Amino acid sequence: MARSFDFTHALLRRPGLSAVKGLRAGGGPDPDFAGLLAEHDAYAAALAAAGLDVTVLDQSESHPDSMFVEDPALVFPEGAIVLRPGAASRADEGEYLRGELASRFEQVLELSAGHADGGDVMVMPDRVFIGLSARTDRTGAEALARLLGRLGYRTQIVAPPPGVLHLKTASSLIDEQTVLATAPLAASGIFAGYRILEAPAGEAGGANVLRVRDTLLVGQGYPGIADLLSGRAANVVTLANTEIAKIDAGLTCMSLRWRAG
Ligand code: CIR
Repeated sequence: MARSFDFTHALLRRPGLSAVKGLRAGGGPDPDFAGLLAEHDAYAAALAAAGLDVTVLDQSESHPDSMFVEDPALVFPEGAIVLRPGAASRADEGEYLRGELASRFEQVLELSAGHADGGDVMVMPDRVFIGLSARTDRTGAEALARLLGRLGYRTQIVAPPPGVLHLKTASSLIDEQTVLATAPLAASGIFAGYRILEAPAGEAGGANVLRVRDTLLVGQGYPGIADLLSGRAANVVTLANTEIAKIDAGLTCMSLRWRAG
C-alpha cells in the first residue's frame, strides 16, 4: 500500500529575476539571484534523485513569489484544487497555474471563498490539517475542508500558535506516525496521537523538511535536526536554503507533489 509520501511526480516553477523581491515578513536583504537559482536547481535534482518525475515550469516575472508553487494549489491522486492565496501580491497565482493543473488532473476544483495557502495544508496519513494563519482565514479553511471532503479526505482545522508564516513552516511529516515540530507547535496539542520530534532550541528555522518516498530533504545548518532525523528515512539529504530563507521559504514550498494513479 502506498504511503502518503510515495509521490511519483513533482511540479516546480523556476524563479524569475523578480523572485529576489519576494515577500518577507521581517524585512531583510534580497536574496542573491544566482544563489536562489542554484538552490532551486539542487532541489529539483534532489527530487529527481528521490525517484520523482520532475517538471520545471517557466518563470513568471510578474509573479515574484510564484516559485513557491505549493501555496496556490493542492494536488492529490484524485484531483487538484486551485487555492486563493492570502497575500494580495499572490492572489492570482492560482489562476495562473490552473492550465498546468487541468492538463495533469482529471478534475480541478476551485476554492471560491476566503483565502487559503497550500503552506498551511499538511497531508497526514489519516487526515489533512488546515492551519489558520495570516494567509489562511476561517472562511477559506472551511471552504477548503468541503472541497477536500469531495475528494474523500478527512480534515481538521487547527490554530497553530501565532508567529509563523504557515503551519508547515513550523512542522513536517516525517513518516506515517511521526512529525517534526517546533517547541510551541509540539506543545499545542495539534499533533496528539503522533510521535513528535521536537526541533532543538535555536533550530526552529529548520522545522520545515520534506519527506519524499525514502528520502528526507533537510535544510543545511541545523545539526540538531539532522541528528534527530538520522535513520528516519533511508536517505537524509541536506540542501542549502539560505537564499530562499531570505524570502521566508523552506523546502516544501517549492514543489507540488503527487502520486499518479
Ligand atoms: C511568501 O511570503 O508568500 C513567500 N515569500 C514565501 C512562501 C513560502 N511558502 C510556504 O512556506 N509554503
